[in-house]
Amino acid sequence: MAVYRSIVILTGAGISAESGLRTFRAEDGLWEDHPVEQVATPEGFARDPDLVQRFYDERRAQVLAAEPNAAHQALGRLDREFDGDLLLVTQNIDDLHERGGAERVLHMHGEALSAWCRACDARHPWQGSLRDGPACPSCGAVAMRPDIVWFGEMPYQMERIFSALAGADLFVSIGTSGAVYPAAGFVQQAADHGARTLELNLERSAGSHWFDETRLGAASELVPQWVDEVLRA
Ligand code: BJW
Repeated sequence: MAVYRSIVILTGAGISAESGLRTFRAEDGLWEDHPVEQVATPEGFARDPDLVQRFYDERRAQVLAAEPNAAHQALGRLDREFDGDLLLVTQNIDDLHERGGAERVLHMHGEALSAWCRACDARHPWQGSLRDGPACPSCGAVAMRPDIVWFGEMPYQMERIFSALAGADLFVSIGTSGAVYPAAGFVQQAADHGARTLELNLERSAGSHWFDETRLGAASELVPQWVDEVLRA
């Protein structure tokens, strides 16, 4: 087992599936009940804000009720015990990585437990409903939306992510379908800079052919095994 100095991890909905949070593109996934263009685009929000606020109010409540699983906890352990550079980039809007003990976490698609005021640009921790039009605690305007990156919007902290990918010697993708850019392109960017690339997923993804190695199985089994390997090396 090689010794790594700089690891970038990308996680997707699959890592939270065993915590009871639905993925997007499975047959019983979120997009089955809620067409993506209705609930995950700025145009959908402009057309029917009540529908979108209700969708994210429900998601927020589900996040609060969920618990981190063995995969989140293993990554928390890695964050504590790995003394090289580490960046855990998640596409997930839940806070299960943080509750699993990880600190070096970047939420590139936003956070369910945060609200964003479109009037003054302030962001606020948020656990309740946004559907009834609460006033912004900073400016008082009634202009709060979920702090979520929808299709057509720029994901958060891309410069920091690209810089970490350029310096990584290992890139690991966990539980993501590789269907959404720019995250789907990270494997190629990391490989172009010389990183080894590893995918951990329940089944092969759209991007599996880009990885040096793919391991198939449930995140709650594969992730703790892989973390043991890294920390033993
Ligand atoms: C398990 C498991 C278990 C299950 N264990 N595994 C044409 C070409 C290229 C790009 C584009 C294009 N046309 C448009 C675009 C851009 C667009 C895009 O990618 N569209 C595609 C549909 C083609 N992207 C954007 O608009 C993004 N912005 C952008 O590109 O800005 C411009 C830019 C330019 C230059 C640089 C940077 C940016 C924004 C994307 C925003 C995505 N937002 C969403 C919703 C908001 C968050 C939320 O509500 O939660 O984010 S969409 C949705 O998909 C969500 C997810 O984060 C994201 C990825 O899904 P994920 O996590 O992969 O879930 P699934 O369900 O797809 O897969 C689950 C996986 O888990 C599966 O593989 C299972 O096998 C696995 N699994 N159980 C292990 N137990």
